[in-house]
Amino acid sequence: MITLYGVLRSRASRNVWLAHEAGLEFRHVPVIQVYRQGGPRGGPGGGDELHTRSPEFLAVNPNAQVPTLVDGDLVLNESLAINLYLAKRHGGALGPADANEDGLMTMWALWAATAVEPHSLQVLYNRAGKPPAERDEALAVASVEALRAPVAVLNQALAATGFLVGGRFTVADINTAEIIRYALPAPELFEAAPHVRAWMAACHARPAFKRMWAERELEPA
Ligand SMILES: N[C@@H](CCC(=O)N[C@@H](CS)C(=O)NCC(=O)O)C(=O)O
Repeated sequence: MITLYGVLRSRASRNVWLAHEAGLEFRHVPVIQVYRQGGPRGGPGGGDELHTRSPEFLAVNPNAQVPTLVDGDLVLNESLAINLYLAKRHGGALGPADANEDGLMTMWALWAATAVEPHSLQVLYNRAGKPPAERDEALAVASVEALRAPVAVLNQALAATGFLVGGRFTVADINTAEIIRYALPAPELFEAAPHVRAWMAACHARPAFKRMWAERELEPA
């Protein structure tokens, strides 16, 4: 049985989405971020839940971050690597059909993690995530500007088929869409990117995404 550690209000959401797409059964251990565990902001936890610095979790992932996946003898950290593995091992057509597709799926994951995620997270934190008094609108605007070129690249890549790899829905779409999602509080970023808007809408209309999102909504904010 596969075990996935990490609350859904974390990057574990992308792994649960993929697992639902693949029809995978797994044991979910909702390890919460330590800073949300009754910390200075008064997180949702009562203080007794498993968190990223609990000794039991550190024994699984000494990086003290979620998500982590355990599949038999394999222990994997890094949400995008987990999805690439799950797609290849258990995901059928979500994974690569050949080495070319494998290369492209890896490329999109690294691109999303490096060219997009540092900026899209700042959009999320400073437009929605942080309490209003702590938000930095100048940082949000700078992050939107930094994302304009990558979003244009993504828009162009989606123009032909509406998917990133192989003309079908794959792990590349899940990994990239989950990272682009963080920038949705900046709608101005997508005004000139109709293919990205249509792709995001199609991703979020998928039953597996909706199932993950409904489960996420049940978790404490
Ligand atoms: N690159 C890692 C980042 C993991 C990460 O930063 N996880 C956050 C939650 S999304 C976390 O566990 N934070 C806990 C902490 O910093 O204490 C991945 O994609 O898995």
